[in-house]
Amino acid sequence: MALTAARITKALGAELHGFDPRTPSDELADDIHQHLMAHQVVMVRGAGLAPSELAGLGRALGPLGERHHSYVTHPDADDVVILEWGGEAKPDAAEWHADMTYREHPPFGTLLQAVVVPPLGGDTLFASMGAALDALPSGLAADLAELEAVHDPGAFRTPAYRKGGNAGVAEAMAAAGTAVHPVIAEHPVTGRPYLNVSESFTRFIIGLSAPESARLLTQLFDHINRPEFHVRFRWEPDTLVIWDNRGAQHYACNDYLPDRRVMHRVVIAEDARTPGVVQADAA
Ligand SMILES: O=C(O)CCC(=O)C(=O)O
Repeated sequence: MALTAARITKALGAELHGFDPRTPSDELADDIHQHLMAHQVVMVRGAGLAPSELAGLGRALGPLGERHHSYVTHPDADDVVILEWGGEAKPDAAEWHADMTYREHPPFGTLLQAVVVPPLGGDTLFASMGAALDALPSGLAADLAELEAVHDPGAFRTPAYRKGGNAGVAEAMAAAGTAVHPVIAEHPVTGRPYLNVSESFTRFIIGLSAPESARLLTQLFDHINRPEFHVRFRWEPDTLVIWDNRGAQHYACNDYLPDRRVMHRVVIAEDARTPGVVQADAA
């Protein structure tokens, strides 16, 4: 059976059909990768992968990344982290972001599979930063092409402060790191330029005064929030989503508490199919 894709919005996103994600041959991984490059985020209903299978599918796309500093690792598979929210535990991803851009080399992509889905709410939205850039006035886009911005871990400061005060924040910030990236980046596979700032992690534009930087970033964050650039996924248990972290951002809706939502997540450090990428040791 051939893998087929149904596009969901003009900006990005496709639902994939007609394949078994449990058995990722090289050929199947190539196909999934092609669709990921074309649609930026792909969804598979009823995937139902065991934690080790989820990690296996991730590995077929590239060497896996280190575990996230804030989340719990799955007892059956070291490479899978569990995102669990509900009751008093408030989700931390209701902000537009690409993952871990405070690193010099942010991850290539992420696999996320739903385990427990609240009866209502808990959707995840994705935004195409290529579409967002295309819709900017050309003069502004030309100015942005000259700029670079500092990314840092943003609201991860709060748990660090509550746990360890000033020293806790300093330690967490040093461990997570900060990085400067171009405000407009180019996708390494498709060559498509995209807007590379996020409200979660982009703090300051190099060379501007603090108020100029804040005004420009606020303007860009408002722009990214326009629904024309988005797709919104409603989860069911066993739904799998894979996103390309280079040029797509996401926002996890925080509208379901006190109900519970549990997800399994695997991060792919590098795209094995990006030209010029040498496969790192995945261990
Ligand atoms: O839970 C979600 O839908 C997405 C969480 C998130 O932002 C992430 O995994 O980076």
